[in-house]
Amino acid sequence: MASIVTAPIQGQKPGTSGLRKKTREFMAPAFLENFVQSILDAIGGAAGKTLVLGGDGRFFGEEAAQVILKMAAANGAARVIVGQGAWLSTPAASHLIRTRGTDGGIILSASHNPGGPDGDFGVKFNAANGGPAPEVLTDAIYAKTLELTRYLKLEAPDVNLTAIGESHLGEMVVEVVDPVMAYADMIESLFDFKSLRGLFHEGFTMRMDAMCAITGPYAVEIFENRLGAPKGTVTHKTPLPDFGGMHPDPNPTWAHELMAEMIGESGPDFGAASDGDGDRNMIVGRQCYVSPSDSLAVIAANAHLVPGYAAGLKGVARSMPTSAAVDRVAASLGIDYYETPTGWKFFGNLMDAGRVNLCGEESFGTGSDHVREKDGLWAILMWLNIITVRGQGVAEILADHWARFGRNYYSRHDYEALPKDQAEALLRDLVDRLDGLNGQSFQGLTVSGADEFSYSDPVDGSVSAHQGVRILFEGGSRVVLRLSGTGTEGATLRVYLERYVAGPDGLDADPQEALAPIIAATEEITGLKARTGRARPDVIT
Ligand code: VG1
Ligand code: CO
Repeated sequence: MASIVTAPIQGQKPGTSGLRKKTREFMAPAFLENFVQSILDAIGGAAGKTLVLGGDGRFFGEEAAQVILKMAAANGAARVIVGQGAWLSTPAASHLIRTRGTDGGIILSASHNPGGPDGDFGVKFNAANGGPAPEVLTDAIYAKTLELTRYLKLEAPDVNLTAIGESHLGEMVVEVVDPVMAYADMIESLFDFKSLRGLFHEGFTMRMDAMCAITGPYAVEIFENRLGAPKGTVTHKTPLPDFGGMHPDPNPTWAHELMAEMIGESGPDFGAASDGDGDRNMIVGRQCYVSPSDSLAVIAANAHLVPGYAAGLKGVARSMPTSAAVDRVAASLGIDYYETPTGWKFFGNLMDAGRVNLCGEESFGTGSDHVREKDGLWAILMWLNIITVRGQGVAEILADHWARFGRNYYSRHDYEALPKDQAEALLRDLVDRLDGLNGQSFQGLTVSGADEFSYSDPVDGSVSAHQGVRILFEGGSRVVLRLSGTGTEGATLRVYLERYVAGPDGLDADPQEALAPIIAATEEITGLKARTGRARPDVIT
């Protein structure tokens, strides 16, 4: 029987990718319940609906899944398809939502944020297309959190989520599925697994760091079981509630164990890592780091070599702060390219409309229309398949790419846990001065344009304003500044730096050195270091 409980008003606003909070906030009485009820109300109720449920294995995930199952039952849902042990990677959840024709799904993850009782937790709703809720829906969820007066939850014992099969919770069917197999089968249909098996058979070596997060079981099944890579190719392969103390963010700073191995001359041929929920990827060759923006461009230029994309790409999209490297590839292929705000939800409409089938973000996110999320393992397999067909290593492929298209030097500098007021004031003051910057010179660089990015969705016409400040310099360099929408402590200021160099000279500089003039000009324009008292960024990627 459904119990009706009065709940305090919450007013929680989902950010770039769902609602993220400290785990303890989510564990506070009725907090999770209120947010989940707001989701269910915002989608027009759960009555008769089928939903997918799962998460990245982090602390509190299974308890949260039990709460959500009881709430779905009390709200009249017909069926919930849940990954065994409440596990589902984000791309696997997206795949299940689509292939099972469901009404959407709830993903329990704070992605790349650390987990555990003192870490972060998150709840994200994905719509029936398998993609993150669009802004109209996240706005509706927020509105519901403001007016909520009750939530519905069945009083029942916990469901057994360890055994695959169906059971009932009240009237609702709970279907526990293997979290890996359907996803692995779909992936196998896109790539040339026969040639990839040959690659590993010939002794190609790879290290895949799953960072004690959800990708482990998927990577073991795909690389070790199906492709015959030696046991041990996948490291940190068991998802742990606190990610073994790791920060499951696949970048050179946090995946430092992998970087240390790849730096040596006798390291593996290929290295990769993924994040907490399995949607991000980092690609590394031996002594060769691939920036995510370059990775997207290389994948675009070579996608036709992969069976699933043999017909060529329809179009590509990148988030605004991502480098323009992929634009150059799209222009040479004669296909459309789009620039969207940060966050995967903005790619959904373009993919659903068939305008693009490759998307990417500078934040280690790459994916295609095989699902409606970014997909870490997919990106890693794209690289492996391209390496197999071209018979070249990562470094050669990158060097070839730059020689052909020129190089977009790129780096992101993150200033974390700034006082919120300070960070907001800094950006506000900058926005007020944007008009006056045009034509002025800073450190020898002349500003050729400055604005706040506003996106008008070409499919549904919806407008998303205030999506970051862009300052363009003559010669094709630029800096972008925006505040993170996924942090849980104070404000995180992201500074995205880019400089284009045409070949063949000047293609092998260190990115921080190549970007030094833009870094200096940014400091002169914003007074960032002086205003925040920070001598250097917390994370450089
Ligand atoms: C960050 C990234 C953004 C990404 C988002 C979700 O957002 O910059 O590109 O889409 O995380 O990624 P923000 O607002 O903190 O910059 V994940 O792996 O949560 O799904
Ligand atoms: Co993620």
